[in-house]
Amino acid sequence: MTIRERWTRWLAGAVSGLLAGAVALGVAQLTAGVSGPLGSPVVAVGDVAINLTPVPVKEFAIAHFGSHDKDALLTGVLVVLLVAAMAAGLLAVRRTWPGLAVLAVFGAVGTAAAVSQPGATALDVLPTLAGVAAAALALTAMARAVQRGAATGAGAAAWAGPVAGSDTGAGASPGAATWPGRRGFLVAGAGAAAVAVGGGLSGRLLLDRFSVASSRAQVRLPAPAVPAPRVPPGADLRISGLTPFFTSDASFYRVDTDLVLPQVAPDSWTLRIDGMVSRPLEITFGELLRMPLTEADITLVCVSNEVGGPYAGNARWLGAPLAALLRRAGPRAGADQVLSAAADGMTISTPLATILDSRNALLAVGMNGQPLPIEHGFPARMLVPGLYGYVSATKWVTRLTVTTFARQRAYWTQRGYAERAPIKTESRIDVPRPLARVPAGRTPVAGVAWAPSRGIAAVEVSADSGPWHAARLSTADGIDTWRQWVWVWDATPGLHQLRVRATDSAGVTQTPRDAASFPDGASGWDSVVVTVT
Ligand SMILES: Nc1nc2c(c(=O)[nH]1)N[C@H]1C(S)=C(S)[C@@H](COP(=O)(O)O)O[C@H]1N2
Ligand SMILES: [Mo]
Repeated sequence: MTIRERWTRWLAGAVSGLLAGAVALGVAQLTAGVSGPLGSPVVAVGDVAINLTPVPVKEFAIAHFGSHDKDALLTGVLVVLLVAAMAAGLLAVRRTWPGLAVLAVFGAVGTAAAVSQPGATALDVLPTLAGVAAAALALTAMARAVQRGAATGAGAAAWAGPVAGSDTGAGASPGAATWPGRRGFLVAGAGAAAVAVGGGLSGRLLLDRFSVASSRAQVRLPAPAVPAPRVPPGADLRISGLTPFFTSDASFYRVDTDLVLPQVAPDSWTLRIDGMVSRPLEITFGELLRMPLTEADITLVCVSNEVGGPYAGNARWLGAPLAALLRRAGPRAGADQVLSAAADGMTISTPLATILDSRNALLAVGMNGQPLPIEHGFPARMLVPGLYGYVSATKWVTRLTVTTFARQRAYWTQRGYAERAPIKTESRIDVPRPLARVPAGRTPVAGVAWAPSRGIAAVEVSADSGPWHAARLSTADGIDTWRQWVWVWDATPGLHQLRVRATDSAGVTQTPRDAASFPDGASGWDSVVVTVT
């Protein structure tokens, strides 16, 4: 074989592999469109990767890719898959079986991943199996065509034909245009591409059937029995660039371990309360909506939020008081934990005492006047003011088990996060932005500060490690919500550093000690460096 023939065969192998990989994905997507989204192999492998991801990597992903961490992961899975498919192609154009063996390994991994997901059924193996079977057929057809070409010298030479753009049959190999191997390769390749694209697109359309968006649109929320107190005028300072008092659904941060959003239909949803209770019970969504509901403004914060980070949001929630629900079930003496479980397999442990004390712990059905958005836990989620989300804010919640910390651990506490994780008092500078150029003179420095369930009492700002200046606070809406603050700075030309610290209503000032978010939340003072011109 000449170098050019070798190169051509290499290229044909790589293309065969990539096309076979694309067929696997397209056919898997189409099958998932029939059997359900959990079986999609890329999603399944991604989900397993999330659960196996060590905590530092997960913290890194949340901090650096933000809500795009999932896209980054899916892209990573796809790249690995396509590289492996290419390797399968390169092997297969020499001998078919080794190439098929690579596909089989991927089939096994995808199948194992699919069935390991919470809520998966035997049906969820189908997308991977169908995808791999179709890919095997496509790869065999393309590889055989290449092998046929390589078997004869003339055929091998003809391989260069399409690449060199001379498929006229002229030149080194008379009759190249009718050479069966090449024609077979082109036909198989085109067929594979069509199956991949067609399967992918129709699969996507079919997958829409699994969305509960239309059932969500039909939910009518009742008026609250206990409405939230009116938001005082002055709760929002309306400064440009400053985080608004209420976070819209669309800009509310989202943190969960799910690549595919759980689709929980309200008419099949129930919440079971069991464990160390005298009267285990189960309620339906209809029963939940008929209970007296409380409306409350609560700021929710993620433990992965770094100092100055974006993973905090404030919304008006509507839900049934959790304390009343638990008391109906009757927690028995000795219990100290509520272990909540969700449709995505997540488990979250919450101190029983924080639910039973006087705070507004809710089984929420509404957010900002609408049914919960699907990504924020539709049809029902937990909220316990003052606790980080991973120990309180179970989305798509389906079960509350009253138990003890000694007996049972939850998803994140198994991974070393703290069992008790009250939200640390924090403040953040929103204006000016880091590294902003600010005109000299009087300019607002503004941001938000939070200490949910305690309340913010004071915020101070310091320029260039100078004296602390009291910021003006927005009017408090309640102890569970963040407060905006502003301090007017007389900025002089040059490079400056601004720092902020908050004090909660118990009189405790934020510690200057920097702590990472693992294991119980970041601490330290937020700062920005700006250039005044
Ligand atoms: N079912 C489920 N609930 C969950 C999670 C999850 O992964 N699955 N993540 C928790 C975490 S870590 C946080 S910070 C909050 C985030 O809620 P949000 O996405 O509505 O902002 O949800 C919590 N509830
Ligand atoms: Mo979180």
